[in-house]
Amino acid sequence: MTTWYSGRNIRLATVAGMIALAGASNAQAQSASDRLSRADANGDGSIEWQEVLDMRSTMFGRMDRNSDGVIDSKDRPNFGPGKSRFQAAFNDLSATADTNNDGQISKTEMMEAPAPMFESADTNEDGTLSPDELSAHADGSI
Ligand SMILES: [Ca+2]
Ligand SMILES: [Ca+2]
Ligand SMILES: [Ca+2]
Repeated sequence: MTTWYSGRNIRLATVAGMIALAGASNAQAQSASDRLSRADANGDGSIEWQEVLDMRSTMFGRMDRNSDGVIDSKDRPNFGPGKSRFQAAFNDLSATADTNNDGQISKTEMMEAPAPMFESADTNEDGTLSPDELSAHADGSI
């Protein structure tokens, strides 16, 4: 694998992360892109909608630390680096996914959260972000 190739992959993964979690800050988009690049299980460089849903499902399981079926402040670690990381992710999620504004994110709200950047990047509307569609985003043409 050449340096050029891996550099390009990192760039595409960053864009893909921003698409998955629109509204996230740069730091949070970076961790989202890490998750997304792992979600691209077959490594073909394209992101399918199902891969986004799988990522959300994994993320939900990780954030619902007390396994009561909702993500809320009770799942926040009391101390350590996980506390602020959880709060930042929870704030982002609340802004986009908490559609009934009850301060909790249910699994349904998580899975049905809007993904406007995914939709705008999927120019041929086939539910998959191809390498070309991701490149168009990475080049700032949208
Ligand atoms: Ca919980
Ligand atoms: Ca809610
Ligand atoms: Ca597409």
